[in-house]
Amino acid sequence: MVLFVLLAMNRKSFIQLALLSAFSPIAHGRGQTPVIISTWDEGQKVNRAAWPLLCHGKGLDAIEEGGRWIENQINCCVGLGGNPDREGIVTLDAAVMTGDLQIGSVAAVERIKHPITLARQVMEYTPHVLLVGQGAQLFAIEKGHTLEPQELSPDAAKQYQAWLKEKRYNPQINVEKLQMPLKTQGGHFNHDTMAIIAIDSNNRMSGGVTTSGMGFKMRGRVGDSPIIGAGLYVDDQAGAATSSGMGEEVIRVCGSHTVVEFMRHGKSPQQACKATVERIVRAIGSRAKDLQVGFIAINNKGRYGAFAIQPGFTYAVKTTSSDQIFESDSWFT
Ligand code: SD4
Repeated sequence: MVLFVLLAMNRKSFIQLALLSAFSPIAHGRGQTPVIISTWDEGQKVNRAAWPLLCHGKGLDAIEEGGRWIENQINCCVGLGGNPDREGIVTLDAAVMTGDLQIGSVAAVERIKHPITLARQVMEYTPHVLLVGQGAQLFAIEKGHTLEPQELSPDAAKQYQAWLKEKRYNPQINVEKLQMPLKTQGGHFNHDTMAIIAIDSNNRMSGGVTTSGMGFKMRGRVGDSPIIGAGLYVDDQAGAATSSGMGEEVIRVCGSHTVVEFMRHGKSPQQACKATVERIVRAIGSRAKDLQVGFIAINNKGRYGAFAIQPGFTYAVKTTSSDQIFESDSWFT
């Protein structure tokens, strides 16, 4: 049958098909392992930090390593260097999940440098799956984390002062903020979340998210990132997905779980991300034009894809043969 189709194609259309599969975003996820995919331009450095462990079949260690790398960047908006809530306090959320449905997460944690490690410790050392606020901080201290000083990074302090001046005591992620250029300019990348999914060299999937959440949020607000099924979902039987953007809208449709279920029922990662974005857009109507949500996904064959509401959502992919940043397709153009 394949031979018949090939014979029926003329030479020109065969070359066109070959070029298309080499360069189209869907063909990027051609199904090799290991593969790691992370949100935003900075995801490329995260992928590189995670890569050696991924190649040694240590998927969860690799995810944690990538998360810790970005949490260590004090001038970055993920981790303690991120934007504070509207009271001026940085609160962090993180989650991890493995393809055999092991889960752990923390939310609204203060003064802890590596929430991704703490999320893993919730998974491995407690009978629970989510610890929040002061309880999460107490558990962190019990596990040997240091209580960091409660101070804003120079960049976050500047942004907070500017926000206070505007006196918009109104937490919002606006499109402008999340419409990132394809390439980082001047070393700045002003998103709040690093979301990572991978398949290791043993073909096992895992994922992690670490974030300071929406900047200038209400005190106590928690977004999608630490909510398993919303900001992260991983199942070896189907695939893995994670998100960045307006967490409230991701939670509304159990976003990452929805992406994984679409893959389980036959959609490609790209189609699954798009169908989930469509579900959000249909639910919130005209509000969609003012906000950003982006999903990335990998299926258990190693194919990957992404889709966002607005243009400008970038993601980084590393495989044995490539190490690249892509801009995802989007609902609005
Ligand atoms: C949140 N999803 O807290 C996060 C924010 C984010 O890039 O992804 N910003 O809602």
